[in-house]
Amino acid sequence: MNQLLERIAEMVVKGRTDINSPYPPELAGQEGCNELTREALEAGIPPNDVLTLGLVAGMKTVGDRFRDGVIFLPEVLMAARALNAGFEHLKPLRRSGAIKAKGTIVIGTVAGDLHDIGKRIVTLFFEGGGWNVIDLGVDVPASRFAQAIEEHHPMAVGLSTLLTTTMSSMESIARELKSRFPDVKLVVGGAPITRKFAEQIGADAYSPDPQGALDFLNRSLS
Ligand code: B1M
Repeated sequence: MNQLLERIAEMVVKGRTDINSPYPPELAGQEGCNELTREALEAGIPPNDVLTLGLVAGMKTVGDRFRDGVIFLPEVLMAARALNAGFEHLKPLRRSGAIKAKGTIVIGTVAGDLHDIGKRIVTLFFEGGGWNVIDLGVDVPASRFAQAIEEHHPMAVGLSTLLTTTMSSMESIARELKSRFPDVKLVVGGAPITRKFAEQIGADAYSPDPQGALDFLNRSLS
């Protein structure tokens, strides 16, 4: 693989945003995702390769390590910042159609629940994995998910909840969406959710972590 792309992936894993960043201290003064992504594009490397073999490959490693308990939330957040610094160079290309997203996913925290942090991390993983994400925010009722499905035609909808009291809300949203949009995949997660519960409410997939949810989306493509 191109050395520049390998370095981009490495800088995502290390959470290195740009040359002026103090993090991580051992790389002070070295280029980060910002400069390396720009250089890769200027060198004529196809934007899709920069995205998938550089930025996304790095975030995949981060996701696997997070899932396996090798790294923790602060490292994931630093990696996400680095990833975003690279993304900034790709956004105009995505808008112009030079980079194609794998597909669209709608995501939200279910009605009655205001917890946002975990869902935002899942969103970062999806975006980092090359998906176009419509994030509906928190306290989202079934009607709002349905409206977004009709508007954006996503391949999947992601539901998140952190409260045991809003598991029933997740259930009624899941049942309504599955009856109205049987072809749209439903992936659910959040601290109180279990695989058994996900099966009971008719979800297509459950993951306790963002990487598992992303893996499901990617598998669903093939
Ligand atoms: Co609240 N809260 N909270 N809270 N809060 C919890 C969840 C709680 C466990 C604390 C406790 O009692 N020990 C408890 C729930 C108990 C229960 O139901 N069993 C609780 C409670 C009770 C409440 C209130 C009811 C408190 C009150 O008002 N009496 C209230 C509810 C408000 C409401 O939602 N209607 C409330 C409010 C809040 C704050 C607003 C103050 C704040 C949220 C701020 C925000 O999100 N903007 C808050 C917080 C921060 C927490 C804790 C401390 C941290 C949650 C968090 O962000 N975790 C939490 C206790 C704890 O977890 N230690 C707690 C970090 C985050 C990265 O993890 O969200 O689990 P998590 O997401 C993970 C995975 O779950 C997974 O991936 C994420 C990344 O790894 N995941 C998915 C999540 N969604 C996924 C979707 C997927 C796949 C994976 O596919 C689609």
